[in-house]
Amino acid sequence: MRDGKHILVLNGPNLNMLGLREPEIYGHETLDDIRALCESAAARLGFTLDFRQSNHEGELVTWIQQARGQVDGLILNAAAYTHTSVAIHDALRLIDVPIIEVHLSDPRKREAFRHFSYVEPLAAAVICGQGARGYVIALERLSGILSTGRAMPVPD
Ligand code: CA2
Repeated sequence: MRDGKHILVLNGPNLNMLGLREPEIYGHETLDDIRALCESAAARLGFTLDFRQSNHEGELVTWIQQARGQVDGLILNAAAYTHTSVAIHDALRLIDVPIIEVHLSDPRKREAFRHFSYVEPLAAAVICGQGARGYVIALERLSGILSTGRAMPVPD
């Protein structure tokens, strides 16, 4: 383990296309904009950051497995895999660091098939409907959890 806290931010399928379509749902920011927001928040909070995106379920599973013992916290927007992936759920069970689930939109206010999350039972907090700012809120939430050693209550 390195000095300071190291945070992994993982993004699932299609999030590499952010900014190109559906800004009314996901906002105008690109994934690179979100990466920049995260890097600046991480520097402010004293974290180092690894920010990644994949369209492949197995690659996300591998990255979660590789995070074992290497990171202090995980921020995960699993995108559509949130609602489908037992494989990601099982991989998340293997790591024992706080997990913050993030969504740009609020899936609970959208189609019924987005209402269930395989990530949520393993998450210390779920942040949705805040757009790109949700990632910064997630980093701040992790900072609180990692400094007090316990999860904070999550407002809706
Ligand atoms: O709101 C979120 O962050 C989601 O995780 C986004 C996923 C969706 O399947 C989840 O239910 C909620 C979809 C990401 C799709 O990204 C796009 C990017 C550009 C244009 C259209 C979609």
